[in-house]
Amino acid sequence: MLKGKIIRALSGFYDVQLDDRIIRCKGRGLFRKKQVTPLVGDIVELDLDSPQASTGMIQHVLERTNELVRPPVANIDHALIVQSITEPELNPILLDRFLVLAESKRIEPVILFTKKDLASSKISEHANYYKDAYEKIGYQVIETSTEPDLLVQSLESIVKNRVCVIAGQSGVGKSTLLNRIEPDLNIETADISKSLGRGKHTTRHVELYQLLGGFIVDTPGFSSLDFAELTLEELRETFIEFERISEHCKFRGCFHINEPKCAVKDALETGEIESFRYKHYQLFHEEIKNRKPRY
Ligand SMILES: Nc1nc2c(ncn2[C@@H]2O[C@H](COP(=O)(O)OP(=O)(O)OP(=O)(O)O)[C@@H](O)[C@H]2O)c(=O)[nH]1
Ligand SMILES: [Mg+2]
Ligand SMILES: [Zn+2]
Repeated sequence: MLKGKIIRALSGFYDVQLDDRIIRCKGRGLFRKKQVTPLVGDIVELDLDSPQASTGMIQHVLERTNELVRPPVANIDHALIVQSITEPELNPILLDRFLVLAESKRIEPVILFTKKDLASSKISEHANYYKDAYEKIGYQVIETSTEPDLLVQSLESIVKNRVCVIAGQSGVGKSTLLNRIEPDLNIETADISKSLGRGKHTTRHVELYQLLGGFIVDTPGFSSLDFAELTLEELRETFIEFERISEHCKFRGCFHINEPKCAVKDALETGEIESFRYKHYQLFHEEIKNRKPRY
């Protein structure tokens, strides 16, 4: 059977990319009964209405690697996590929250720093410290350029043939980035003072843009930044630099909080693990531990 990717969901129809053709498909009747909702990003098996037709029927939705409810997208490859280094200033706690959420959904994060053009040398130095720290952990950190050509160059290899969500605090410049890549998009952006004052997102609905040979979903962020669905065990796994080191913890299943002979805590002393990362881990651990049970 033919296999393709849903790139657009219209009311009742799905556009499926099949090699370099777009096939407009219906979902089979059975989906409604079985409550299967095909999502943008889904890999599907389909039949063409006739051998040369550009219309068809989706027969089967393949298993998803992940899915987000808001935005409704499946099989997301990358989360582009945007942080401005100034206005609003770099917020490593928030960055780590996004990283935890992305890792917990098995979405590979890429960190984008914006507004370098506004930064003093002191602020740039501060940002460089964090850039180095996150790169040491294994994350890709990109300082985005205001120059469209350079911006495209730095993001093309990440976005091409992939589905990416762009996430980050209001006002960091997510929509501005997309407009810079593709000026025709003309996405609404907000004056920084306004967007901070309101504390609200200018981008309120979810849009999927075909850019750089792939897809970028502009979103007001993940639907929630609290860890309502995360367990302590899952949290532990999302701090990826702990993994290898924790093999040397005395206790199997060590949470690296109060346990004796904890290799992660030892690694803090040597600087192998950054103390700010560990602090955020402790903070999130507490937050989840104290979460009120939901019935
Ligand atoms: N100087 C400078 N200003 C920027 C840059 N990126 C964004 N801005 C400004 O920052 C403000 C907010 O940008 P937006 O693109 O609306 O931010 P957003 O992340 O989409 O915000 P929400 O949609 O509210 O989540 C706008 O006034 C932009 O012009 C940059 O690289 N340099
Ligand atoms: Mg926006
Ligand atoms: Zn430990």
